[in-house]
Amino acid sequence: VIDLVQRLLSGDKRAISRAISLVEDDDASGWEIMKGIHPHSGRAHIIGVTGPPGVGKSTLVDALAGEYRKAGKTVGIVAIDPTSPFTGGALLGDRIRMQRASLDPGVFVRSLATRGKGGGVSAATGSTAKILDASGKEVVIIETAGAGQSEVEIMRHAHSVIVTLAPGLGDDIQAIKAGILEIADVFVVNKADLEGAARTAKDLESALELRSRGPWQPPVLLTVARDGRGVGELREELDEHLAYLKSGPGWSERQALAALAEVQDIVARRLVREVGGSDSWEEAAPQVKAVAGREKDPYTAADELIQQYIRRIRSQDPAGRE
Ligand SMILES: Nc1nc2c(ncn2[C@@H]2O[C@H](COP(=O)(O)OP(=O)(O)OP(=O)(O)O)[C@@H](O)[C@H]2O)c(=O)[nH]1
Ligand SMILES: [Mg+2]
Repeated sequence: VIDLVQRLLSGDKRAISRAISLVEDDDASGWEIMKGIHPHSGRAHIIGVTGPPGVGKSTLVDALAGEYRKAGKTVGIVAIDPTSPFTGGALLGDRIRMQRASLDPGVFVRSLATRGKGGGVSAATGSTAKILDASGKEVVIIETAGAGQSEVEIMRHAHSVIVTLAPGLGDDIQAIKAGILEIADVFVVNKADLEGAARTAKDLESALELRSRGPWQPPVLLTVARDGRGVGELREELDEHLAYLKSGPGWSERQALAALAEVQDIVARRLVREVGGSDSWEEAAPQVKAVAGREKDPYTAADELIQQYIRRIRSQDPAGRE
């Protein structure tokens, strides 16, 4: 593992891939890797890209990576594949859409599966972004689709969040307003070659005017990701946002939030695993079975499992902690 960490830190692509897989498995060797890289992380500009399905996020990420490459920066990309059977084709699509990026040795692209991972997606994404950061990538871009709670959580790992929209979304704009407006640092209305893009941008701007003005006003940009129009300006805005964060308390605030998210994720995952036991019904604790049988309520069952866990820890640590 130490050797793997060394190779990863020097930017070795195979070591990076291997490390990400080990960390995705969420076991002891993955944890050792994360411990080893921590002191070397915290340097990259981490950018989150989110928005409704199909608005052109992957195409935009590819074009944006190209802009950073032009500026001489190395780039890491983390794309979260949707699990929905309806959008299952996106995986192959992303390979094609991010083709330019994935052929460039200065770019590392990794897709993460969301299937079956539940709350672990946010943690796995954060860890992958951190590995790319430690490997020396100067910019790390995270792409995720949707506007739900899990996207908001994933975006906690980013310094700058781009919310991407496209014309003709209809009611989706309302959902976006309700959910993800707060976390956007930059808005992009992509597919500006299609009718209605200016209208969408205007709607967005008037929605933004109703908000209290903070020191950073999220700009609304128009792009045509497919041919790269407006993407250079997007990169400039992102540089400006980074400069804004670094010139005030923003940067350390984001680092603090990231540390909180990271530690809370680890605590939650470990406790669920240690206290709640397995996800499989066959291996479930008797308390869990009693809940299903209506012999016990879930709060009492959870309390009992926590008590049991504490007793187990105490017996392993005879010196006691009090
Ligand atoms: N007209 C037009 N089409 C675009 C533009 N950018 C992307 N597209 C097309 O929109 C479709 C979806 O693009 P993606 O980049 O896969 O969109 P996405 O938001 O990543 O999609 P999901 O990851 O599935 O949510 C593709 O057919 C793209 O070619 C654009 O600027 N204009
Ligand atoms: Mg995509």
